[in-house]
Amino acid sequence: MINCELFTCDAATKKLYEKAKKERIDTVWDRALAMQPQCGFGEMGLCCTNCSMGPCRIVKVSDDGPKAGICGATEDTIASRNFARAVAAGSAAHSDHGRDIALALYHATGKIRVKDEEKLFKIAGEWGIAVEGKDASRIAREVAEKALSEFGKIFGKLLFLKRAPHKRQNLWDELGVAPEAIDREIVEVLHSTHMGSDADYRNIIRQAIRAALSDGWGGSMIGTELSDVLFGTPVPRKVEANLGVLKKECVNIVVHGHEPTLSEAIVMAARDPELLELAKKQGAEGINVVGMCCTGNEIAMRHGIPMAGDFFQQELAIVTGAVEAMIVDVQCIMPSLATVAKCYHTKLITTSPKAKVPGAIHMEFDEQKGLDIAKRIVKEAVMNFKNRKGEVYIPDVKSEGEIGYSLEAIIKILDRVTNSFAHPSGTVKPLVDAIKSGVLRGAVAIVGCNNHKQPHNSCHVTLAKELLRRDILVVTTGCGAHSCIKAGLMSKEARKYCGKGLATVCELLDIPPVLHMGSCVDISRILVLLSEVANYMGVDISDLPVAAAAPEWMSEKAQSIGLYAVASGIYVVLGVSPAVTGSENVTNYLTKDLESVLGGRFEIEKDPVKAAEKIAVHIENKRKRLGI
Ligand code: NFS
Ligand code: SF4
Repeated sequence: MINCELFTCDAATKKLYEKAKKERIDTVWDRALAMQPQCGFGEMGLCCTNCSMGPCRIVKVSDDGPKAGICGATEDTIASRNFARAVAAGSAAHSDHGRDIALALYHATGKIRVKDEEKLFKIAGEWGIAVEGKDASRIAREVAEKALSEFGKIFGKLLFLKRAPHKRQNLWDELGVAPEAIDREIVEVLHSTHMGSDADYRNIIRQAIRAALSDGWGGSMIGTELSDVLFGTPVPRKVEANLGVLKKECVNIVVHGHEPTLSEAIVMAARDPELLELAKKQGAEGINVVGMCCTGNEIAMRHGIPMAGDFFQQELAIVTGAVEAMIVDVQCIMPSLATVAKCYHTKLITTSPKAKVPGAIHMEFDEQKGLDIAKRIVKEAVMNFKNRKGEVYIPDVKSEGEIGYSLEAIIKILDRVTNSFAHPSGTVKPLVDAIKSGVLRGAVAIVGCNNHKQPHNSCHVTLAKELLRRDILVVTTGCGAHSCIKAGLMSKEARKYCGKGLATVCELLDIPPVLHMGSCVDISRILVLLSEVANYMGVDISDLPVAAAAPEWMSEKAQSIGLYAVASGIYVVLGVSPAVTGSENVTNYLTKDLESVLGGRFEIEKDPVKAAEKIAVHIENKRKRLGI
C-alpha cells in the first residue's frame, strides 16, 4: 500500500484511500505505481505513431540508436507534432463543448426564457446583430446561429478576437496566428502533422497556436458566454466543498463531467416534488445533488450546489458507498469508474453519445427533452437507495467558501468602491488603482487538474499561499478551484495568508483572496478580465503584472489552455512538463524564444515554492517596465 500522506494533502482523500485499500479497490494512485517506470520515449515526446511504418522512436540517452524516424522525421519534428496534436485535441474538447452550448441555446429559443438577457444583447451588439424590434428569443436564435457559424465559417476571423487589446490583435495578424474558423484550425493541425506534411517545428507550433487561440478566444469563450446567457451569469455565493458534502441519509447523486446542459437539468429534476416523495418512500430524507470536477464548478457557481471533489476524488466518491448514481457526460471521466462502481451499489450513468463507458448504464441526454430525461435518470438513483451494501463511510471533512466571481460580478464589486462623481461605474479602475499603487503587486491564475506526478492538491494550495503572502491576488478555475476551496482559501479567514496590501484590498472589497472564476472553459473569463485591465491602462496583456500556473495539470485541454495563454501574452508556469523535452529546440522555443515573439512563454517548475518565486520576479519585472 502506498503511503497516502505523501501523495495528497487532502484529509478526505486520505481517509477514503484507506477505505479503498481495505476493500481492495484500485485507485488512480495504485495504477500509477503499477505503471512505473513510465516510457521515457513517450515522456520526452520522442515516440511517433503517425504512420504505420512506425512506431518510431529517437534515442537520446546514448549515441547508439536512431536519431530520426523511418521517414527521416527529426526529434524536433516528432516532439512538436505530438505537442500540436495534443493542443488540437484539447481545443477540440473545449470547442465541441462550446458548440453544444450554442446548439442548446438555438433549440431552447421560443421554449424557455434565457436567464441573462443583458448579456445576450451585449453579445448581439458585439457581433453586429441588429436588435431593434426583435424579442429576446429571436435575438437568442440569431446569436446561437452566429456562434455556430464560428466553427466553420468560410472567411473572416473569429468574432471574439475583437475583445483582445488592439496591440494583441495586430500582433496576431502580423504573425499569422489569428484564427479563422474553429473547426478549421483544429483540422489544419491534424493535416499539417500528418506524415510527410509540416516538418518545421516553428511552423508546427504556429499552427498549434492558431488552434489554441480558437479555443480560448473561440470555443471556450462561446461555451462560457452562452452558458451565462442560457443559465445565468454567476454571482457570489457560499458553497460547501469536499466529499463530506455527501449525506448518509439522502439519495446522493454526483454529477460529473463538463457541460452545464446536463447538470442544470439534473439539478432541476432533483427538486421535483414527485421524485422527492419517491425518495422518502425509499427511506431517504431527500435528494442530495453534488458536483464533481468542472461540472461541479458550473452548478456551484450558478446554484450553490456543493462541490464534491476534484479529478482525483471521483473514484473515492463511489468508495464512500453512499453514492446512488454518478451521472457523467464528457471529459475527465475515468473509465475505472465502472470497475469501482461494480464493487458498490452505485450506478454509473453515461449520458453523451460521445462518451460511453463499458459497464455503465447509458441514458442518452437530449437537450430538447432535457427535463424528462433528467427525471428518469434521477429516478434510477432514487430507486437505487435501498441497494446500499457494505460499510457506508462519508468522511467528516468539508469546508466552506465564497465562489461565483464572474467578470460581471467582479466589476459590480469594484463599483462599490468607485467614486461615482469622478469615474463612471462598470470599469476595472479600482483594480488598476490597487495594482498601480502597489498595494496589490499583481494577479495570478492557478488552474488545471490533478496529476500523480505531483502531490495531490498540495501544489495548488502551496502555490496559492506563497502568492497571497506576496500580495498577489489569485484567481482560479477547474480542479485548481476545488483544491483552493477545500483548503479554505475562498473564505474570508483566508486573509490571514495574505500580505498586508492584499488583506486590505480583500477587506475593502469584502472578497476572499482566491477568486473562483468557474470551470476550465471559464478561463475565457480571465482573458476578458485581462483585456479590460490592459485596455483601461492602454497597454497589451503581455505588459501586465500577471501570470498563470497549472501546477498539477494532466489533460490535452490544459495544453491548449497553456498555449493560448502564452499566445495571449501570459507567462505560464507548468508543474508537469509537456512531452517535448526530447527536443532541445522545441523546449527552448516554448520556454524561451516565444517570449520575444508573443510576450508570453512557458516555464517548467515542479516545485510550487520555486514557482511562486519565479512568478514574483516576473511580476516585479513587469511592474518595473510599466514604471509602477
Ligand atoms: Ni480542466 Fe475540467 Fe479538472 Fe483538468 Fe478535467 S475537470 S476542464 S481538465 S481534470 S481541471
Ligand atoms: Fe516513423 Fe515518420 Fe511514420 Fe512517424 S511519420 S511513425 S517518424 S515513419
